[in-house]
Amino acid sequence: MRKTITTALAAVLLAAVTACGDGSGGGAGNGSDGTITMGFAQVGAESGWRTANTKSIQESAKSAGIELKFSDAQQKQENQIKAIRSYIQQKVDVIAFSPVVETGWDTILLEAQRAKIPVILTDRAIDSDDTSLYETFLGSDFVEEGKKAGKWLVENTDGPVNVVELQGTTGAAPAIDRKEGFEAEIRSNPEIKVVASQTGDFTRSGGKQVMEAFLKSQPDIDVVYAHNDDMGLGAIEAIKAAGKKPGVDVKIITVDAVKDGMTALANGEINFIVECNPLLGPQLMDLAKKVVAGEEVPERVVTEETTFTQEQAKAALPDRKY
Ligand code: GYE
Repeated sequence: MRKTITTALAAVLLAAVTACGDGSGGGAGNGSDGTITMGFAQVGAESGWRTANTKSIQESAKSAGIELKFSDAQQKQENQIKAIRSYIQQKVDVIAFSPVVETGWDTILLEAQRAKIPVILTDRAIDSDDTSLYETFLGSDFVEEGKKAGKWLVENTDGPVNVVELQGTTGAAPAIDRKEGFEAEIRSNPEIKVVASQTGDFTRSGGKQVMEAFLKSQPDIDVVYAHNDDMGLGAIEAIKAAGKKPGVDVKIITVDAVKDGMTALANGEINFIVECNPLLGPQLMDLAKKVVAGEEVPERVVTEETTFTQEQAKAALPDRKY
């Protein structure tokens, strides 16, 4: 019974999974011709950040000569699990994925471990006691990003401040950690209060909808803290529709620093952006080669990031790649 279900699922997934590269290989590559095959289970296409991340992974796989099997889970954990299971069945050499939420991965990762397929976490972390389930985690320090956002607010504010927070996807590492880091910093000033906080699922439409509701339910909003640019951009639309000036009547802080976010920052509609680097492809391919070769890799690889004020965005925008 179990086998039948699994086989059916695999067939569906095989059709859904896009194979990049020349399509000649498929599985067990790192033997015969030395080509490494990577199965990558992406979160979705929810934001500008994600689009840049996907492009970086696809391009760097190509230049590293790694055959990439790529799937888009549309922000659903069950789709990612199915994709990973299909990669195990296809006997890829290495699996990489960006876990949509932190919990619920042990079973599928044990399956990969039993099949002796190494797993690399990229962008988002998982919450599991068993760190033997993956080789390494490449990505940002999201708590630090939240702290940078909170620190800017503490340093650029006086008097009472009402903040509304647009959270990322519920249960996702960047949503949990960016909230935690921000709260830790604003604690130093009791006049800063988060008066409402809700998920906008990291999307522009989600940010807009939640902001519309906040503008109706909250009489006095001074600041929006959005866990990504896209939700901040959605909030800008809602603020304008309510007859207010984003960046002036309502200050906006976001995370990511993708082109659309940076443009709004340079135009004065966003006030501060904490950078989160999506260009993880080259480092991921390096790590994959090492892991497949059985070389030691660090448990954690943290990406370097900065922050942008409106003036800094104006200067950085012409060279911004994504
Ligand atoms: O900030 C957001 C995306 O996991 C770091 O996911 C990533 C986040 C990014 O949807 O825009």
